[in-house]
Parts: sequence; structure tokens; C-alpha cells
Amino acid sequence: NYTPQPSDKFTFGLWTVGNLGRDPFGEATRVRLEPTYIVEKLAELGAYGVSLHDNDLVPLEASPNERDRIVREFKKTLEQTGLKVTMATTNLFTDPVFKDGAFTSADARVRAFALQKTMRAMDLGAELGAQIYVFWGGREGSEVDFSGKLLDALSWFRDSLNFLAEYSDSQGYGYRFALEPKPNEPRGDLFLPVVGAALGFIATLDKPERFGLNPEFAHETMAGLSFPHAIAQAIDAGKLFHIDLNDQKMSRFDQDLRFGAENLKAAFMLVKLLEDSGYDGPRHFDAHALRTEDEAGVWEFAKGCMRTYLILKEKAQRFDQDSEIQAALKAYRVEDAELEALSKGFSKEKAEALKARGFDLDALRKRGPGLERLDQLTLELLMGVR
Ligand code: GLT
Ligand code: MN
Ligand code: MN
Ligand code: MN
Repeated sequence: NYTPQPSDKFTFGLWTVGNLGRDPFGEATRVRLEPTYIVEKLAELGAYGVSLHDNDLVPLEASPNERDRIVREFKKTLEQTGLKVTMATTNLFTDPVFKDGAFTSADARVRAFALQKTMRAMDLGAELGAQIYVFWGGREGSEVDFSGKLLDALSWFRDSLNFLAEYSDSQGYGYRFALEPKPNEPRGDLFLPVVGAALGFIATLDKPERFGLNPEFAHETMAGLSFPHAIAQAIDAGKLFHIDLNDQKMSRFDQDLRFGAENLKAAFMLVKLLEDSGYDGPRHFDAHALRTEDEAGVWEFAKGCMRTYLILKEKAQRFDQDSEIQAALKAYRVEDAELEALSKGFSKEKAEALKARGFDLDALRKRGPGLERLDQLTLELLMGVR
């Protein structure tokens, strides 16, 4: 059956099931849920853990005493339920202080405050046991590029990340940092808009090995890109540190739909990639219930995310066991040991041999790889008739 177990490593942000249903045109449709209550409910549903922003747990204005009391009670609930805090991050986007950026603000005071806030949030995350630290640059972007900060913004961003990686080391936190790209919203154009851009940027940091990615399904989809392709590139680079699962229609506002709600084929491909590649990090849902829903709808949403993942995981196993699908896969690839040996690992002799080699181009032109059949077989498997 498809009942989630902690060993499935499903995690949710406190802000996801805690989402109030606000949008740019309308007020909240749901009331705030206490973080301790969220943890209890998620534990009941079979989740493994939660992630949080500093202010999902501790209000910005809390006194040191209040902070300690809140953290103490939260830790008690974690112990009672067995839920883990797997990822922590900083809210660098809600407060109007950050309206023109945090690490990339043109105001040095804001940049310094963003560092202070992040170090404190890293202290909080470490206290709760988080090992992954996410950077979503929600306000790191611009509308007016004539302000002249395009190049500076990237250096400021780099300086901040370098500073924070050193802070983590100096405190012995051992965080792995995960950058989360997004193309736009809430800013007109965000910096590091897609997975490929973030990968390129990581290579320019002082300690690139500490940094990887937290790609989000909805964000690459908003940019019109394929999420499975982005994930494949992140895996290939050894940079898939964390993942935000949800769903999204292309060319729309950031919808954060229930996992699998919209692009079932891409969701299937994604689950297959995660399972086949041996990714062993959290299966983290960064999505929220539709604004129409009440609290019961929120828990239906959470159950649905996990259940869909488990169903797709089972479909991936069936895909591997389906003899017709496996035969179609085998027929798709043409192997040629001699040519493969010639094409890999340069030597002058190999190059000469390859240059002199004859190819039956007509046969190559005429070959049909059988992808229509493979796709239909896979669809039928997904539709439940295989
Ligand atoms: C915010 C955003 C997400 C990020 C979160 C981490 S917060 O909800 O829309 O995509 O992952 O800061
Ligand atoms: Mn999103
Ligand atoms: Mn989001
Ligand atoms: Mn996200």
C-alpha cells in the first residue's frame, strides 16, 4: 500500500502546510497553525521531517527569552514525535527591509543585516539538527537594470555566500548549502534564474564543494524548462543537495501545486531519476493547498503529495520489470564495442582510425528508434492498464 513511512524521507516546510492562502489579490483564507501542531500532524501522516525559515518558528520581533521558550517547546515536540529538522533557511524576503534585495541590496546596511540575520538563522538551524541550509534569493533581483548593479549584485552575492560558508566552518556546523534558483516572482528578474545559472555561479565561490542546489519543480517550469533535465544535470555535477517537489503550469505565476497535480509524466520521470540515481536526501515538498481549501483540505494536500510520490515510485519499479518496455529500451540503444572504444579516450591512432572509417549513412538515416511505442507503453503503465 501507499502509506508513507519515515524511511521514505518525506519532508515539508512549516510554511507549506502552514500556508494561509493569501495571494496578491486576496487576504488569508485559513488561520495560522502552530509549528508544534504542524509537527504532530505531519508525524501522524508518516512524514520524516520538516524544514523551516527562522521566522516560521521564531517571530522577527521575539525577545531572546521568547525565542528560547519557543525553541525549547519545538524541540520537545520533535523529540516526542521523532520528526527531524532536515533543512533550515532564512526569510530574506517578507520584511520590507528586503524590498530591493538582501545580499544584493544596493544599500550596504541591508546587506550587513542580511548577513546578521542569516548567521542567527544558521545558529537556530544547527541547534535543531539541520544539515542542509537553503538560499532562495526571493528578493535578489531587479526591475530597473539602469540602476547599474547587475555586475555588483553578483559580487555582493558571492561575498555573502563566501562569508557564510566560513561562518559555518568556524562554528563547526558542517552545513551543506543549497542554492534555489527561480526565474522571476516576486522580482521582475531574479538573479541566478535557473539551475544551469546557479551551477555556473557555484564554480566561482571560494569553497564550491560546500555548495549545491535546491531545484524546485515549479521554478524551472515557470522558465519553460524541463525539470527532469535540470535534475539530471544537477545529479551529473554531484550538486543535487536537496529538492523542492511541487507542480506548476508553464508560463504562469508561481503556483506551488500538489506534487503530480499537473505534469504527471514529468513527475514520473523525476521520481524515476531520484530513485535510480540513489539520491538519498529528503523528498521535500515545497507546495501548498489551494486557496479554496480549509484545514482538512491542507492535510488531504499533504497526504496527496506523499501518496502520489509512492505510487509513481511503484510505477518506476514496474517500468523496470515490464518486459515489453525493457525490450523497447534495449532496441533503442545501438551498441558497437569497436566504435565505442575508438570514440573514447583520445589517442592519435584512434583519431586517425576514426577519420578513415566508413559509415553506412543510409542505414543511420532510415533507422526508426521506436520512441512512439516506448512512450505509449509508458503512458499505458501510468494510466494503470499495464
Ligand atoms: C518560499 C519560496 C520557496 C522557497 C522557500 C525557501 S520560501 O515559499 O516560494 O520556493 O523554497 O526560502
Ligand atoms: Mn514555487
Ligand atoms: Mn516557492
Ligand atoms: Mn522552493
